[in-house]
Amino acid sequence: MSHQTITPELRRWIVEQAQAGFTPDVVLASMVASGWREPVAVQALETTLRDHLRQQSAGRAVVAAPPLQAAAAASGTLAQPAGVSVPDLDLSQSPRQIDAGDRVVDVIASMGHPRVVVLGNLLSAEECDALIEAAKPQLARSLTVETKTGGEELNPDRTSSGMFFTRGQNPVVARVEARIARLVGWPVENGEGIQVLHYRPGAEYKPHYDYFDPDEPGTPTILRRGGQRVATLVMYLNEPARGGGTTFPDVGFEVAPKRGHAVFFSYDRPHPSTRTLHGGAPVIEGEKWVATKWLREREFA
Ligand code: PD2
Ligand code: ZN
Repeated sequence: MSHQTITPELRRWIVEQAQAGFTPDVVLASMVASGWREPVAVQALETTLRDHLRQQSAGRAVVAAPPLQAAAAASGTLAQPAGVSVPDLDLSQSPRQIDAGDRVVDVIASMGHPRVVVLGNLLSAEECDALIEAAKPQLARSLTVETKTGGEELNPDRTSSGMFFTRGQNPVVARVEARIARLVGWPVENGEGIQVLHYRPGAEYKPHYDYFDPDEPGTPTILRRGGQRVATLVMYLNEPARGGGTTFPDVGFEVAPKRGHAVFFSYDRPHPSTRTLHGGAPVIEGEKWVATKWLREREFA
């Protein structure tokens, strides 16, 4: 579909959806799923609902049904930051495996929106152990970036402990970074240093977005180093007996932590419409070790 027109039929359908009580983001998702380009769909929703409400208040219709009023009001919040290009894997031919240079990686599952790819065999058992052992001496209770100032803070939503390697800090780190860059087609230089997290039983990472919130005052400072985050790769370094999955609450999806496996997801704009809300479920039995690689838009220096 190169040119998409907002027809009277489409406008009627949008009004019906709103009257049936579907929220604008649900209607938007349904339009995008059936092939509408997102900017066109957003415009169709905003103009249709606004015009319809205007007609009603001009007395040409009876009283606006509450769901429609709510939908028209909410449709104004659909405007989003523009999307950028993001790292991705070439799954166009539905490959079972992908050559990541020094290792062949298994494709276990993938999803389009949110873009999520579950990978097997990304790391060898020896690489997992080497990352854990190198991280252990530097572990401290995890900090998250403090978006109000751009500094770091202790976060009660994150009860793991963690540390950051610098890029290329040791040969295993450098090898894994080169593999990731090749796998997702994104320069090594755009990656933050790998972070290792350790969760004990009961520890979790509550659902969050990995991009930096554009509305937070500290974000411009953070973005000076390489721009926004555009993708995340969580690599599982061991296997808790129960719990500790990586969850995507918007789509009811959970990735089980399997040693050497990883979950990749990308977000082309810092907005919930990417559906990349995700969390680390509480560890129920055993412990959990992960290594996270965040990829930025530009060189992270
Ligand atoms: O450990 C995880 O499963 C997890 C979940 C959500 C890690 C992260 N986010 C992260 O490192 O950003
Ligand atoms: Zn995260």
